[in-house]
Amino acid sequence: MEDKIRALSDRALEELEKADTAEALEAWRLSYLSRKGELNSLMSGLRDAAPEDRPRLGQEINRLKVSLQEGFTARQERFEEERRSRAVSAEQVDVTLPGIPPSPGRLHLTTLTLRKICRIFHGMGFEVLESPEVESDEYNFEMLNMPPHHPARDMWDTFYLTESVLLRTHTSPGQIHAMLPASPKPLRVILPGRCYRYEAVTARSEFMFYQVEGLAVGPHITLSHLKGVLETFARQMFGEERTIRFRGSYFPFTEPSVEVDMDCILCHGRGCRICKGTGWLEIAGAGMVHPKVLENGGYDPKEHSGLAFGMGPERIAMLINRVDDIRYFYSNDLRFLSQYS
Ligand code: FA5
Repeated sequence: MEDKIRALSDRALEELEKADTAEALEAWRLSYLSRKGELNSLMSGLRDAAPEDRPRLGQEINRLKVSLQEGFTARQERFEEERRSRAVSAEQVDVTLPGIPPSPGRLHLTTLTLRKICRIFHGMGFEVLESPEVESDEYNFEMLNMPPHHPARDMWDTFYLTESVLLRTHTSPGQIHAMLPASPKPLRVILPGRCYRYEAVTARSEFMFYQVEGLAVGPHITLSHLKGVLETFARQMFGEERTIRFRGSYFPFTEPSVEVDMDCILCHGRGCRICKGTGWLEIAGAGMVHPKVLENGGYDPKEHSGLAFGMGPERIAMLINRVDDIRYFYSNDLRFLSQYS
């Protein structure tokens, strides 16, 4: 019996040392330590030993059991450690594994549209300027021919910060900012930027949106120049076959004032869902700079005249990309934003 115990101990420890996969370790455990394993058979064999030897042999078998269990636990730990270090060293040397691509982001649809608009006007000799988003009542309204209590102020629902400071409702105050330092020299500028209006958000209107203001002042600027500039813009932005029309309108800072319509890009003027059956799409407000505004900008209206326009880049991007709700622009949903680059 003692020989059997020793032989089992030697064989079990030797095999344990050789077990170098998770499956081999489990097979070893089943064959020696499980209920039907060899240690238990050895224990059952005690019945055949002489009664006086049984306690001693039983103790020996128990010692063997403890040593095999400890050996198994130690081998299992070593195996785990080897496996981890094999994985780490594989990681260190496997330069062929794909990297984690950085996410560099992309330009917003509004930025892409603004850049295209600026490029087109730049091609016509317009300089790009910026003017403040936080404006004074004086620049946003008064200098644009809207004194306090002028009813035309109601056309722009306004976020007032104090009684005389507000978030600009349009980019038109930029006309004054551009004219004052330049007067009385001829001037050709566009002014892109953000505007704010205290109005209900709908599929067509945001409370925060962009505009691009255009202004040209010189000795002989006429309504034909305005039409030529805007038609050239429409053709470069929407396609060579485009045509535009002027519709009489009212802005306190232009005289005459017009709404600028372009023939529908989808139905080419026949009438469809996009143009609501009219055949025309509104793309800007415009007009000849009001003499009062020229004066406020430091120009003599007898010697200078000017053209001005203001357009919404989101509405332009909506037309080109068939986006039917302006709220997609600033709700930060990547499913929408990542479609444009
Ligand atoms: C103006 O703001 C005038 N300052 C435009 C102008 C400039 C006229 C120079 C004459 C000379 P209007 O409120 O129509 O006009 O706005 C101009 C454009 O801004 C609109 O055609 C539209 O494209 C865009 N816009 C106006 N309100 C919103 C809004 N809530 N959300 C998105 N776009 C808007």
